[in-house]
Amino acid sequence: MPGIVVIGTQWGDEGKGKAVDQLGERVDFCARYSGGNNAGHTVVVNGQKTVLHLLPSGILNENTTCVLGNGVVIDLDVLYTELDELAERGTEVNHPKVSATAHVLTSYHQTMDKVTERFAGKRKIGTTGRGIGPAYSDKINRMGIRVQDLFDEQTLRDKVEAALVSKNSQLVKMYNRPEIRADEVVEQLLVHRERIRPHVVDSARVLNDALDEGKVVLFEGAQAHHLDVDHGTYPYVTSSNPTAGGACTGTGVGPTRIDRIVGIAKAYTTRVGEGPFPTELFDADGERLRTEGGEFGATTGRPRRCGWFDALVVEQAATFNGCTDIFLTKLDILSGWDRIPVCVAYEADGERLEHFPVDVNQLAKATPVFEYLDGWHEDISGARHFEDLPANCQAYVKRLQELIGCRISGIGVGPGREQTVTIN
Ligand code: 2SA
Ligand code: GDP
Ligand code: MG
Repeated sequence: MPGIVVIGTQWGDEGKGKAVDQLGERVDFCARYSGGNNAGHTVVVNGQKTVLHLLPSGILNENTTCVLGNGVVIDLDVLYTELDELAERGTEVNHPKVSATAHVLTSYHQTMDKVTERFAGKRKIGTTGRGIGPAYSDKINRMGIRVQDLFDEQTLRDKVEAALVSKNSQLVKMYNRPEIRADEVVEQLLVHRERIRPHVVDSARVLNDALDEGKVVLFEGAQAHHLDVDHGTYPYVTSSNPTAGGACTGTGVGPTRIDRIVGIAKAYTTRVGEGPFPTELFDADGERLRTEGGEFGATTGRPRRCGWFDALVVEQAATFNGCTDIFLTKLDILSGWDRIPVCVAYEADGERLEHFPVDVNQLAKATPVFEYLDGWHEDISGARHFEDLPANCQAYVKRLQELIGCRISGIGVGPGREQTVTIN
């Protein structure tokens, strides 16, 4: 199984970090392919919690070489803060290999993200404020700064100046903000130039060579299918392709080299930021899921919106990404309910919808049709085999598998690396 992609099947925070770390023991390379430090991937090893924003979650496995692929937008300050913080607490990790063609996220991207959100009123997206959208806009507009530009100071200066023309005009005229000075931005970027230099590579070549040698390469998705700029609940999405196809464009590895696509699905649903969410709970049940599940943003600390498992959400993700299997997470959080609702269809305008709708207006009107499954009260955090789970819990997993239409190959029963039920 040399090429494995891990993606989120809902709206993020399904537990991708844990799944990647757990698979990581058998992984030679771990590559991020989309997004930037908007991600918050949590890994818990021997009770010690690490939240990774930019570094791939394989970083804590000493035998895994990590890569930041061309599809990632890199905030250099964050990269070095993360690396230095790990070193300070005594966790020795290797510097990841960095794609020469990855884009660099600058302070002006953060500024633009924050001001546009502030002035957007009710049209705001609820971004993480990390500058992700503006960095990808510059990339698509062909005015982005790439990692390799750090080593050609004149080109870097020219590009920063060009990128600032329209931004400064907007900042001053529309947002009543001071101009950003190009020389300050260049100075900030050059701080890290010598440190990153030995790690900058043609990462597409590195990963293809690794696959040729039979190495196992894991492509770590950030965010999720329903936050994808093409397939997600647009415009309430992130500005990249976290879907499985993004693993190819975001690293330069062809689709024929991918053998397995693991969709991570939480046993209930959460979302952070604005946008539609049909099974969202606004009552004490939602509050209970948030409290018991610790549902707060791993990057921003924002409370996550919580709701019941929505089979239409995960079925679409499993189908559109060609998932080979599903890893179901946080099942332990559902212990203690007498009955658990699961959304099996929507109703909109008197019509029953069997699939997640493509029409945003229909989605906005959709109300969930629930099926009620019997709950369980036992603590399942010690389970390691499917047979260890209570009968109602097994039935919940089997029903979800049927509704998703994809095999569930593993179950998370706690945040720790070892708190996993593997199903053969
Ligand atoms: P952005 O910042 O431009 O990518 O925001 C656009 C939308 O994408 C959502 N988004 C996320 N959703 C869930 N988790 C994310 N990572 C953090 C976490 C989020 C946090 O692990 O908890 O800490 O708040 C993430 N990153 C982006 C975002 O909420 C917008 O809806
Ligand atoms: P990611 O963005 O998909 O990596 O997910 P986050 O790290 O943002 O959020 C998932 C949270 O759930 C983290 O705090 C994890 O430590 C935790 N977690 C992951 N899997 C499980 C699980 O199976 N059970 C429990 N209780 N917690 C889990
Ligand atoms: Mg997260």
